[in-house]
Amino acid sequence: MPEETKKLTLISGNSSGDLDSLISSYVMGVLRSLNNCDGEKTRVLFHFPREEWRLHPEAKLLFTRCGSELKIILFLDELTDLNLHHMKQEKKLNIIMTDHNYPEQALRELNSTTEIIDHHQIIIPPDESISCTIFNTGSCCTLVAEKFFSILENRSESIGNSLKVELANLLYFTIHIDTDHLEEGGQYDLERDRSALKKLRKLISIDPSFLNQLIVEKNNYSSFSMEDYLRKDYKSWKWENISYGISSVHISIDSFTREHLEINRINSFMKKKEIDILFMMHSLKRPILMRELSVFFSEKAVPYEDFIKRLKCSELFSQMTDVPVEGNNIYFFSQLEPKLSRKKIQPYLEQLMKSQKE
Ligand SMILES: [Mn+2]
Repeated sequence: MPEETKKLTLISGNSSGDLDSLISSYVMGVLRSLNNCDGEKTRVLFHFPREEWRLHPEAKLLFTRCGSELKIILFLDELTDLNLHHMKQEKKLNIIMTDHNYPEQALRELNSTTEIIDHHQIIIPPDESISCTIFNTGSCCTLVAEKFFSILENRSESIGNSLKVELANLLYFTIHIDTDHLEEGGQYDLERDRSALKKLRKLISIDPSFLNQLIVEKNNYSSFSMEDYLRKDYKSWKWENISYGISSVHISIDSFTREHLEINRINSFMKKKEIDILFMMHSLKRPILMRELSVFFSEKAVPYEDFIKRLKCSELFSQMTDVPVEGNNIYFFSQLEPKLSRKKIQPYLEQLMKSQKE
């Protein structure tokens, strides 16, 4: 079949590149390619340049251990190879989103989403023509696992045994990593995660104790530069004329400011990402879950004094005044409700920005 008649399905996780996004999009990609007819193509997009793959050691370890070949994966800097605009014009492009429900910047204007599998709150309701599987599970991989089970039940002949085991391994360990720290009765409905884990447990080939190795790798930042911390799990948003980004990091404000912080490099990172405000969400799981927030304003940012005032007297944050860092545009807070993750905090912060204009 000539090249130009091929259909393309592109699976995209969210741009933060956490394990849930990477694995949910990859497994959806593999499942999707099971029903490809001759000449159809399925690709999975990882939302960072190939050079940043080294910042995701736990994903690399999991893929390697599960024997995944990663042939269908491409990185953000390789996206142009797909000629997406042309494919869209020819009506040959489908985009499937996992772990988010509003298209990421790189794919937004293509307007080609046909399916969404997600566990985030809906901010902008998706078009009615899009097939949606959106539930409040702890892990998006749980929803992907349910699709996997349904294939195993209804057309098991389409999936070979080694592929079945590979996918079960990938999903099992990701759901564990994503949900083990969550509590019943909290912000997620964990029943479906637990039941998916039970079913997957019967299919996996890797010893469950591998989870410990994965967690060690996930927290192995020994070779990280300051910029690596900022880039590893970074997402950005735009609201009216304000662009802001949030980096999730697993290091306390205390260690970060003592060991890594260099203000001029924060500024150059913000310049590169073209943002006015950078938030760092610090979270640590030991000895108990705690979260903190650093806020940096760019040199040229309009002074957001009102916004900072609101943050200071908000019910979710309390300002830390004892951090020995010099600078006018830097603020540090501890988070009073540590259970709330970026998914919940980001809309809250944006609300605080909005109310300053009203
Ligand atoms: Mn997720």
